[in-house]
Amino acid sequence: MTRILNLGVAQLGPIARDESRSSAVRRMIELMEQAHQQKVELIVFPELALTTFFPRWYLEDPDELEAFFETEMPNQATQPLFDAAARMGIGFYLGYAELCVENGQRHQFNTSILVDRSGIIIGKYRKIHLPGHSEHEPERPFQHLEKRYFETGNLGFPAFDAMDAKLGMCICNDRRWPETFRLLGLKGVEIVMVGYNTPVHYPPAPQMDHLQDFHNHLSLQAGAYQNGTWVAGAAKAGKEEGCDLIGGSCIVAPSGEIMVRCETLGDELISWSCNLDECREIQDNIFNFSIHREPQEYGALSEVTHKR
Ligand code: CDV
Repeated sequence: MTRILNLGVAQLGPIARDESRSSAVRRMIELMEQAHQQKVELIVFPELALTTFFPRWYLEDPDELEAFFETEMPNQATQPLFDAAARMGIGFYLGYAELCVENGQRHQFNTSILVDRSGIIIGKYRKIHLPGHSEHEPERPFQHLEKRYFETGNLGFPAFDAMDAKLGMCICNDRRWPETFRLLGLKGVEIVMVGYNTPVHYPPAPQMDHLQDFHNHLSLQAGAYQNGTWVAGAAKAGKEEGCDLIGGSCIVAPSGEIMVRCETLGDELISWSCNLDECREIQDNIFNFSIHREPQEYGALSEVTHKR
């Protein structure tokens, strides 16, 4: 029997600095209710979906910074989202800033979780490719301090068996790196979920600004096709605290074609009935890894240093 999974992407418009988590969660539940009407089984929310994208600011006060992090999940503010998901039988991907203590050490990660249709967390990913810089660069119109506020993720690129599918997660900048998709592809993923916050303006190379939407779709479509997987990208979009973020949330088929995409820069839901068996049309043929890959020639990919 054909395996169909009804997939939803819930793009969020801007979240103001003073908007509460409860308000962001209410907005997400509204989108989840729309998704329920469309019989969605799994919904993807953006990166750092509970707050404004705080790495745009150099925050010197540790308490002010810590206020953007979650120390437990679910927590009081997010429990209603978990309850709604369980009530409607919808699984979800959610990005948030994670503050945790592991082996007596304090850590800060840019994290996503996978929650099943009964509201239970069944998977976690911590962002590996952290863009930006670690020191204050006041000449920029806004900061991108992910390298200051987060550590490199320490969970690798796991794949999860759930909802009769093989599911993978990554976060924003990860999507630009073919290694992300290939490592998930090697595990046979059928859906890769990715939330993102992508400013239109990229201060180190502003001549590329007009290509931001193109590069977003180029990365998602290439990742899908080259690994024969569905890809669901969920943006936080629009003008957030004076910073323009791209939208363009979409669902991409294993063929690399965009099947559906958001048209606005606000809260918007899209969905698609994904035939998971279509993955095999690519994975068994043009990208049949066991027949056509030549890994003995790829050793340099895992060398630590890169010299130009
Ligand atoms: N949140 C991100 O990872 N944003 C990056 C920007 C800074 C380039 C992205 O890859 O979209």
